[in-house]
Order: sequence, then C-alpha cells, then structure tokens
Amino acid sequence: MKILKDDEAIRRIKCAKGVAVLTGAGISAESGIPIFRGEEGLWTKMSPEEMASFEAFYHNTAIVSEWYQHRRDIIDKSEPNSGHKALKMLEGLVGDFSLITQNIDGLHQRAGSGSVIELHGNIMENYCIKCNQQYSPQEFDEIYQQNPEHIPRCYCGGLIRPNVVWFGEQLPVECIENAYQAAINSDIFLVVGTSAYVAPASDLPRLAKQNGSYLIEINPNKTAISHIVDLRLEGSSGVVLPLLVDDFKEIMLENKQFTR
Ligand code: BV8
Ligand code: ZN
Repeated sequence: MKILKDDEAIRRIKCAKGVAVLTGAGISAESGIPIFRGEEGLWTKMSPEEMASFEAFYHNTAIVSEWYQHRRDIIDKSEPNSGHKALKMLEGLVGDFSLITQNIDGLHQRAGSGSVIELHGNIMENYCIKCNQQYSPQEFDEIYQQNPEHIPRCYCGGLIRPNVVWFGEQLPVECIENAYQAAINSDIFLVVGTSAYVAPASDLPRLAKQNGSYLIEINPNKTAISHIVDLRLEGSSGVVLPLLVDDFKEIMLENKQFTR
C-alpha cells in the first residue's frame, strides 16, 4: 500500500462495483492552468459574476472574449499531468467508472479518458448566440484575429460565445442527470481539486454520501465538503492520484486471487 492505510477504505475498494470522480480546477493546476479561488486564483482580480456571466459577455464582449482567448492560449500550451493520466488508468481498472468534471479545459480527454461528463462545457467550442452556428477553435480564432476590437461576430451578425456554462445559466440537462445518476450508483466517490463551492456540482458528493458512497477527497487544502468526507488525502492530485491508483490496482489484484 503506497498511500491507503485506512482499513475501511481498503475494504470498501475491495467490494466496490462503481467508482465516480468529480474533478475541479485543482487537477489542472499542475498543468499550469490557474485555479479560480485562492491567492493565485483567476477570481482574485475580478469576481466570477463580472466575467463568467452572459451579462458580462453581452455588455463587455471584447474584455470577456479576450479573457477566454487568453485562457485558451494557456490551455493550448499545457499538457495533461500525472493526475489526469492516473484517472485514465483507474477507468481501465474499474467496471463501472464515471468521470465528471467542472473543468472546461479538455485535459481529461487529452489524457485519453473515455466518456467525460463536462458539467460546465468546453472552452474550445464556440457558437453564435443568434443562429447557433458552431465554430471550431481555428474558425473562431480566424474571426477573432480579423476583428481589431476582438468582438467575434457570426456571418449572421450575432455574437459568438464560448460553449461554457456561465453563472446563472442552467447546466446541460443530460450532463447533470448523468452526473447525479453516477453519484447515486457509485460505491466510491473521489472528489479531486475542487473547493466544492459552485452548485449544482457541489451537490454531487453529498448525494453520493446520502446513497452510501465512500467519499475520498484529494486536495492540499480543506474545502466546503471536507467535513463530510470519509477520507482526506492531503496533497497535490498529480502526486496523490498515481499512488492511490496503484493501491486500487493492488487491492483489486489481491481480491481477484482470493475470489477465484
Ligand atoms: C445554476 C465555467 C441555475 C465558466 C463555471 C448562492 C449560494 C449558492 C449557490 C448560488 C448562489 N447564487 C447563485 C448560485 C448558483 C451558482 C453558484 O454556485 N455560485 C457560486 C459562486 C456560489 N451556480 C450557477 O450559477 C450554476 N447555474 O445554478 O443555474 C439555473 C437553473 C435553471 C435555469 C437557469 C439557471 C452555473 C455554475 C457554473 C459556472 N461556471 N465555469 C468559466 O470557467 O469561465 S464555475 C467555475 O467554478 C469553474 O467551472 C470551476 O470548475 C468551478 C468550481 O471551481 P473549482 O473547480 O472548485 O476551482 P477553485 O479554484 O474554486 O478550487 C480549486 C481547488 O483545487 C481548491 O480547493 C484548491 O485547494 C485545489 N487545488 C489547488 N492545487 C491543487 C488542488 N487540488 C489538487 N491538486 C492540486 N495541485
Ligand atoms: Zn449566427
């Protein structure tokens, strides 16, 4: 065992059928993508509502569009880290595995993870608010660069926005329903790199717990749900997750030998 000392955790993993994971900005921190809250957070300079809302986009289109283009540039230069890769490994170990993310950076998919539930959308996708025309990152970039004021407009004249969920906007219904189902069906629920501050994503660990899941939190700091988790693994996900997945592998292998 590299990191699991807790007998209950080992017992629960031994008999686990379904594992669900909720990730937040913290899992991408070691890839060089800034988190939202905390000293270095994006929100320290401006409030979420100021930038990540339709009102902000509609009234300050250039500033908000520049902010998203700046974040795309950072993401383009970043790579999935060992935490993302460990979750891809875990997916291969567990029969029933669900990966739910609040992140919009697409790093789980680039690490090879299969079906990722993107609760808050994906920053690389853009669409027209008038005619719903979709724009690839390349097409968007061309339009964005051609417009000196950085106000991205569709051929129909409508404004082009990122395909992300802003504050006050509803999450894609299918995404949140699949996420609720995954939380309810899970035996083990990992919460990785999130302050668990934003709803309805932050409801998922509570829902999992109410349905009998064993909650494991991976975070260097305490969060809004630390008081309800069963096991806190304090540390960076890029370090802790590979160790935890190794323990999962060892426990499942041992289990297979005994249950043959
Ligand atoms: C909705 C996309 C309803 C855009 C984002 C009052 C009280 C409670 C709730 C509300 C309220 N008023 C309004 C609400 C609801 C609101 C909300 O929750 N507000 C918050 C501010 C209180 N929610 C909404 O508006 C949602 N919609 O409710 O709609 C509705 C229903 C029907 C019809 C119409 C409407 C929409 C929420 C989605 C908002 N969009 N992002 C963009 O990114 O630009 S949210 C944004 O926050 C990101 O998606 C981010 O993922 C998310 C959560 O943040 P975290 O991921 O947790 O990141 P954070 O920086 O906070 O924490 C990082 C953590 O990592 C820290 O704990 C740190 O310790 C840790 N860490 C750091 N390094 C590491 C690490 N961990 C591991 N390893 C490391 N190396
Ligand atoms: Zn259009």
